[in-house]
Amino acid sequence: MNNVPVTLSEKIGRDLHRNPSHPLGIIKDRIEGYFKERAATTGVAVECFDNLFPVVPIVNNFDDLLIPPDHVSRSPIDTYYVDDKQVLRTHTSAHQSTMLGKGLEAFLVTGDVYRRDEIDRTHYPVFHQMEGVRIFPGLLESRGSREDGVKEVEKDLKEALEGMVVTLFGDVERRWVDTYFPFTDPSFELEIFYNDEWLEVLGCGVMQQEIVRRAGKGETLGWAFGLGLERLAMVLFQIPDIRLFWSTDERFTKQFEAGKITTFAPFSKYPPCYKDVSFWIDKVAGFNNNDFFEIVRGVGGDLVESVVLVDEFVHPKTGRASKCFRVNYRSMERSLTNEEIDVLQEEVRTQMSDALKVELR
Ligand code: FA5
Ligand code: MG
Repeated sequence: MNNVPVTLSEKIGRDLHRNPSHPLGIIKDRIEGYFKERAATTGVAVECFDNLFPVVPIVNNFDDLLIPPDHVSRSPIDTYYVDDKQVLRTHTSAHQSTMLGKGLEAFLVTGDVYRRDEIDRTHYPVFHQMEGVRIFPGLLESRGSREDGVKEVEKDLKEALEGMVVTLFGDVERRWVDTYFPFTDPSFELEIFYNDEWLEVLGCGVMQQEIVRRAGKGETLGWAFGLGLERLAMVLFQIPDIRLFWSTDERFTKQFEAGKITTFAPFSKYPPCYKDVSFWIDKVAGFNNNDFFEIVRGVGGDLVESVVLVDEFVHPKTGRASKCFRVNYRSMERSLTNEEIDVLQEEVRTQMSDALKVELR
């Protein structure tokens, strides 16, 4: 049971976030710097990790975080399974319990995370998160009631994260949105108003006591957050397409310098080339979009800019469903020829009819 395509396993070890002059590394360094400075005022040192292996036990990614056995996020439609015991982590929260268990009280974990997902300029099957956790030994005792302790933890969490946002973006407009995570209560998302829209930058909350207890820390209160580095970087550096982070083209890599947030100057945009594929869905086998997206990624790699559903209907007599997807190909580095894309699209069609039980039209 392994659903990790080769194109993805090749990404393991690229460690973009560990390169100090890559946009993701630059932002990671800024945030670590911010939390280290803040730690100097709170007196609790924060330990930073950016080298934890992305293949983790299923238990760490889900069970330790109280994610129920039947939760959708566990499905192989959404998650990459390495074998029957391990997954490619779907979030850096996978490390919360083990790090707490090691006795750490405040830490940051940055790493690559993996999710099967749609294809467009803000979604890529591997992206980067930074996790932050802090526990407060003795706080509960000094406050007397859990309710008061939780309020205090929530306040510290929000102060810490708003301070981080101000460090990165300046004094932007921001708002807290109530949300739900199985592993925190209460839970929040932080959004910032940037370029005329509200952008979700992170999820966070007060840690579920059961998680802390199982990690051997009893009734100690704590907070946790997880943020997406690409999302912050796309805004801060004005990088228009998430695929660019993986580019080895010097016109990309040479634009960035350790410690500096600069505006990305796009190099010329090459023309797109699109191909439509229409097919009938097998009534018994059904059809899952993510399986199709993965075939397209597997064949076209980073030449695929987006995949869009352009038509969908059910035949009135036979009751069969049909879908039509448009695959947009565009290189960020050169012009594509129609002939080379025809070869790729033919391969997509072959793999689809072999693997997805569809009838191509
Ligand atoms: C989580 O992954 C939680 N583990 C976060 C968390 C940690 C909550 C600790 C509470 C305590 P979510 O799936 O919403 O939550 O992702 C967190 C952040 O990652 C998002 O706010 C967003 O910035 C980023 N993110 C999520 N999905 C994508 C994606 N497909 N592409 C780019 N960034 C993404
Ligand atoms: Mg979210």
